[in-house]
Amino acid sequence: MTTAPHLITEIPGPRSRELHAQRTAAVASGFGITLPVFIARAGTSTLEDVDGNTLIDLASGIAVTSVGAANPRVRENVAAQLDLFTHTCFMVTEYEGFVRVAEWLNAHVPGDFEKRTALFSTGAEAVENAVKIARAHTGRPGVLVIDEAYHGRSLLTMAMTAKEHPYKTTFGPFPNDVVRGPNANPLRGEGPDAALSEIERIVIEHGADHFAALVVEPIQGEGGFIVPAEGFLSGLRRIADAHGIVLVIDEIQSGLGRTGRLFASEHEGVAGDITLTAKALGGGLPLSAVTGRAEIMDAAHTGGLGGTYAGNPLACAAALAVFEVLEDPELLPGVTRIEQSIRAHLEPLLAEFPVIAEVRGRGAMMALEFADPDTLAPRADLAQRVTAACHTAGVLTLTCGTHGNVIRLLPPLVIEPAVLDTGLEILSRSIRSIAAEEAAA
Ligand code: PLZ
Repeated sequence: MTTAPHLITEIPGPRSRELHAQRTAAVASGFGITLPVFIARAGTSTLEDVDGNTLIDLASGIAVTSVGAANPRVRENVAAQLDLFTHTCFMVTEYEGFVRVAEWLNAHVPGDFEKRTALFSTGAEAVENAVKIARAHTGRPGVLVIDEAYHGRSLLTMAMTAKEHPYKTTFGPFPNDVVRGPNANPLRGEGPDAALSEIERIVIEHGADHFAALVVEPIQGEGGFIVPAEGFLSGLRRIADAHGIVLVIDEIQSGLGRTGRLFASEHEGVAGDITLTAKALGGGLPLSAVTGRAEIMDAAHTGGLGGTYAGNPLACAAALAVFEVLEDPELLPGVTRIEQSIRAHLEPLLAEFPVIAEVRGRGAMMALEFADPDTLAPRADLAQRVTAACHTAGVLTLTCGTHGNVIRLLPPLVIEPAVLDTGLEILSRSIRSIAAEEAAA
């Protein structure tokens, strides 16, 4: 095996450029692109492109391929299922995989209470169904969400997502009864107390029986990998309890081992009434889940939930392989070592380059924010330049954040330590050269 990154052409290479031109002629231009490179095959933590270049994957297809994009256990389970049948529709005739996935989630999602699970295909669908279920349970309309939140691209979830561009521009009107409350972002000096009392005020202002659900990401994903100030999540739990609101924890990006615990909410000892998973759940196949208190989940009438592909058998077979990987006692300690390694590489840069405002995150969900040291004004230009330098050098990283000034790292949880080190060295080198250019300017 050649060591990654292994580049034999520039990035993107000639074949990728040719395919990209074909894509432009065939695919709706509404799809953006992070790196216009076409992938031919994947390794544990590498992506090989159609020009024969091997890239280091610090993105995992946006936190999806946590067990690797070519995991042999996933392949084995899916291939075995493929030999039997691909689809029945769980609402027409049943199959065991769906039940086993539901059982695993009921057993492992935080919350010491009886649970039920409903499976769907995408994250947005899980969010939408959580709102349907919370409304059925409470008989109330309102949905309370948080600043900088990301919950999806469907009409309701666009309304719940904070950022206007690119997610919402020209696509409204959106469903109403979605109200946004403040965040508790430590970098911006937002403690939990002010945010929580404002949220409490919003709840009271709308009337005690207005909100069905309060939906929150325990660490915000697209919004910038913001780890909320300690006490924020538990404060939201208290507000939800005090007002009979269903607390929905969106673990779609942060869940299933990503932060070094099975669920990010565990770091704060908080359990949602409903917890949402997707992304890593299907090991690359489309699968999402709504898991929650039995009495809440069962409030939706029979026939009220579903979807043609909900809990597809191939995706369920993949999930059962993902669970085996997550149950490996070595996995979560390995994720903590990923965090240590990322911090060891990146934290020393904080002292050298004041434009790096923060290195933050948990486990294999880590980020670096660029901002003016005096005003904290976002520096998206630096995040973009560093990202471009990483891409050119064969390391796939992503940006995020309302202002696009955050570089996020989402390596597969099974990344080999040597590959991670190489990727981080390239990232550090890119940061040094761009931050030094910036300091000289
Ligand atoms: N909730 C917390 O992170 C998806 C979006 C990529 P879907 N995040 C990646 C893009 O630009 O479309 C996400 C998330 C959280 C919900 C979702 C939505 O999940 O599977 O993309 O619908």
